[in-house]
Amino acid sequence: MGTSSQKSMFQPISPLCGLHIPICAMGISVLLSEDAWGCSTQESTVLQRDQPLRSEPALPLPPPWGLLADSGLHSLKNLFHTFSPGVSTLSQQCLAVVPMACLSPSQLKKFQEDGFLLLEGFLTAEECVAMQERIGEIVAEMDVPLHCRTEFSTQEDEQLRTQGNTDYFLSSGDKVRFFFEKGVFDKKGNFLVPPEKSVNKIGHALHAHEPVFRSVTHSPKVQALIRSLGLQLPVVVQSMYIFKQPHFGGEVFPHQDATFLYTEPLGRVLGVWIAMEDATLENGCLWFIPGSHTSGVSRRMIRAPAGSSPATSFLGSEPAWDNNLFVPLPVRRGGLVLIHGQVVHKSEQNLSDRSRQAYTFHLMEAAAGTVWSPENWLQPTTELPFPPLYI
Ligand SMILES: O=C(O)CCC(=O)C(=O)O
Repeated sequence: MGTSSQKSMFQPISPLCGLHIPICAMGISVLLSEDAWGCSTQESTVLQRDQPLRSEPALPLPPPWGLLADSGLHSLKNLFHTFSPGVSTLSQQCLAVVPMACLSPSQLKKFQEDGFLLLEGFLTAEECVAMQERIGEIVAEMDVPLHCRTEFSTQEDEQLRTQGNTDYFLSSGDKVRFFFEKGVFDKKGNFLVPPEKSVNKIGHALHAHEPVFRSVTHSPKVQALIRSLGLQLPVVVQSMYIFKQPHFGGEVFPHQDATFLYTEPLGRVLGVWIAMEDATLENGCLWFIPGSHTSGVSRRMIRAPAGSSPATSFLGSEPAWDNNLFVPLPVRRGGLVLIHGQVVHKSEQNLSDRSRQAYTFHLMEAAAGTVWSPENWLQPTTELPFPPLYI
């Protein structure tokens, strides 16, 4: 990798991001680099069918070495001065206001090693209740046209048939839309269960359209947390409210988020997942393969040009992961989980009588020449460019 100019470090993200760049043939090399938060990452280029040929290759972001070599608040302040001088004053203010939101050196190390990290008690019960109440109102007002009653599944063929191919899903990136559990409609699209028990998730722009969700997403404590990971210019690419309904809340099959949210280079996507209710073994908590974020991406969901059929396809395939490699991560209400974009994770069906609601959003580190793949299903729009987190 070569050097990049200061200008290219802060490229604005636009719907055309990357499209002007010449395209070259499939890459075959494997590079070792460090991603936005200093995790060693094997950048497998096997899946990079249309790998952009950048005249100014991006440097990986500096890892937060200061944080590892030192400890406590002092090193966090140094980190901000070193890598984000323009925001250091604000960062210090955040530290003063929400010191518990910042990662300790041992937490950062654990995240770098495992590819995920649990922070218990990140939100208060009151904050969770406010979000749940607003979701209750949104669902009560839900009015989904018959032809848009899309059932949601993450199994590959189901995804392509029932989700990826529908305009309702593909154009949901800048909207608040509803996706449903399997088997909740009759053949005509009428609800077979109470509508409020039928929703699998709401996506993908609660962070933009709903004030309660916008203020949590951009809250000083979330900003301080993300700054303490060393991210310079994170933008919010999507958000979801996941219901995991009692008795039949669907399984989420093993996947890497970078399959759906692909960047060049890799290692620039971070999931933030917050438990609105206790997530347990019984009601379908998250499971992870620790350390699985260091081996590239197994498959990519590719969006076809407008008007093509099928509208999406997969490049590569998800390995048959050994179930014994997964470890469960029960989380109490208000707990926050950081999810590296390449760590393999899943959740099982909820057969219990308690729901397991969660709010999750994904960030991309847009600094240092990151390119959001123009082949991702999700694209920023004129109405909703990816908003910077630090506003
Ligand atoms: O909440 C869940 O059950 C799964 C969430 C997930 O895997 C994701 O958002 O990538």
